[in-house]
Amino acid sequence: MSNHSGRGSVTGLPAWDRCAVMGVVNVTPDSFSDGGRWFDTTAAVKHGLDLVAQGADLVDVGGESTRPGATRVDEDEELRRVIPVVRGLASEGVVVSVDTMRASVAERSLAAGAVLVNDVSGGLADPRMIPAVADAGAPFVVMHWRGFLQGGNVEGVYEDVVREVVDELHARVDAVLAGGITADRIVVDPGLGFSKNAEHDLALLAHLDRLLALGRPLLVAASRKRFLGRVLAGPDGAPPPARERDAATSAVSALAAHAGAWAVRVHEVRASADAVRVAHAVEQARATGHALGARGAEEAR
Ligand code: PMM
Repeated sequence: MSNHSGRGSVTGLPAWDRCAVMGVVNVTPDSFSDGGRWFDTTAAVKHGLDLVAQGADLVDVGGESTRPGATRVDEDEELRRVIPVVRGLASEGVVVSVDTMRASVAERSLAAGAVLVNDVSGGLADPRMIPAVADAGAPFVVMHWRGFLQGGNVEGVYEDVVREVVDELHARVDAVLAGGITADRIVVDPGLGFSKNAEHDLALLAHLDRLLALGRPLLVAASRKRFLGRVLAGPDGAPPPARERDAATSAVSALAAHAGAWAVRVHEVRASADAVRVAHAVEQARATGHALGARGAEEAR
């Protein structure tokens, strides 16, 4: 039985009646799956608008790659990459999220029209992040990334990955609440692939219900990740390249939407936009079926 009660809505964002689709615009020369393609303001804004035309409900703009082995970009460079793209998209009416671990980038992005801060460190990277987001009254994505403080690329060792991720996200949410971000503005994300191997990622996807039991809107970001490469690998064990994982990504979008996720974060939007709409139609058919069933029972009496 899927649990739809956790989808919820997030204060400060539109209330979607189904799982939302967050399209990704990475303004980076080196992102893990689409690096370099949108590394120019005009191209990046155009790409964001294309994603909206393809069905994205919001667009996540990032200027720093988090792929394994990536070095941190300096602050000025991150601002230079991100702010004009945020401004360009927001001025076109796009709901913009900023993917950053820096308070300064979050603040300047919010001032430029972004409405959501997505921090893969869950507020750990920059001690000013949580107070800055709290002051701005903006919603905040708290992602799980255990290895962040040890340099990010450590391999996660878990006895029970689902329990540990749930417990650690719970603790991060408490810290975020203590820092002044209100409960109705917090989104949680298991951080697929972040110090997690394919088994870990699949176990988390198998138990989205337990992540939803945290009682927060849930963001699932599986797009093009390594675990999909592993699932799709041919007999020789070679994974397909990242850009050939979009159909698999949309399968995850359908599963996540069906489970009750608030949003999915994807690079290729069209197929996931379809997937979440199909999941929604099935949900509605189930609700109608229940109503019909109840009426049928009534009539039979
Ligand atoms: N993954 C990436 C970047 N940002 N944000 C959230 N909330 N969750 C994620 O899993 C996540 C993220 C890495 O993927 P990309 O650089 O290819 O977009």
